[in-house]
Amino acid sequence: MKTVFSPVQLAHDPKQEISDGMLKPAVEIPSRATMVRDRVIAEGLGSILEPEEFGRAALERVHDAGYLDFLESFWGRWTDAGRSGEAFPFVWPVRGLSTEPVPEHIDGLLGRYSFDAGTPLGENTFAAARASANSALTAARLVAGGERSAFALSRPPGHHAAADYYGGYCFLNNAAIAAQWMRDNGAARVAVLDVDYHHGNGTQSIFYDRSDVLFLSIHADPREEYPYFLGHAQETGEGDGEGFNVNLPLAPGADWAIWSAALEESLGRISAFGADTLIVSLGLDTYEKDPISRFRLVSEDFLRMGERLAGLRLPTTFIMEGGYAVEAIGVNCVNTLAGFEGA
Ligand code: SP5
Ligand code: ZN
Repeated sequence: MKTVFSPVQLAHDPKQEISDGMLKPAVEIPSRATMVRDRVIAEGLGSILEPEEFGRAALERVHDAGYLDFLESFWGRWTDAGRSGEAFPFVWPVRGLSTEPVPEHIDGLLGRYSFDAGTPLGENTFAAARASANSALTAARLVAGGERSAFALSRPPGHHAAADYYGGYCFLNNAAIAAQWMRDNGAARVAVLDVDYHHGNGTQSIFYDRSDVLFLSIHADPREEYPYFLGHAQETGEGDGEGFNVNLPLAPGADWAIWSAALEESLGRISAFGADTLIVSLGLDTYEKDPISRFRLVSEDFLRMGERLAGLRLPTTFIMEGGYAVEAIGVNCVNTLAGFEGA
């Protein structure tokens, strides 16, 4: 299986994040990606390619133009305001407040285009996020071109980013951008299976009213875990999309026995949908030692996850999402991919 990765993705190098009422060391850090890259090489998974440049058009199929303008112009506005270092929003247009007109001040823009205060935004964030999306698009193109599977070592991750807001360490929704590209390039039905510990609220919201992209997510129950405000079982889609959104929330503490039952249900739903191609939002934060998560998968479980995914016999694009146990992320990620290839 080929891996797609660009060193530009390492340029987003946040130092701190707001968590537990404090500024704490950031957890979505470049070493996540280099650990996975090094394990891909050590295990001989396959070659590592640099992504192709897809340009803004592929991003605009999913994201709002004003949002992309904001990300692009952020650093200039931030420094013009006399600021330096990493930005955090602190005010949002919640119930009863207005998103129109779009604010002119950078603090207003940060709130308009985000949904949490836990996501550092810095000088190189947009460049890294664009490279991460290009990695996802390049992997999708490999699979559309006939490869059985491909792996986008996407980082920063994407599944919490919606059409017009960032959060959850995510800026561009890599999986959604790849899924839309698949639709625009021959796939009639695309399934996106999100196995990250956290609900993929951004991906859900992007495809919520559509029947051509089936979104499924296995995640910690949002009544108890981030992102709290989306990911409930009763969210099944709307309009044309009714029945094409599947949330399988699990109580914190879930182990492989519990987690894999939700996986089997997801596999059945994907088969029944008749997907032409599968995109896996591959979060590794279901691991027992993840520092911010509370599921209990062990490293061997990721091998089994890959094997079960291979059973769908679908062209499959893996796109990395979360996973913060840096010392184990390479093993767990490559176990999933090797399990898939070996099945
Ligand atoms: C892509 C992805 O996995 N994003 C996750 C974003 C989670 N952000 C909120 C983290 C809150 C962590 N609180 C941990 C408490 C333990 N001290
Ligand atoms: Zn996550």
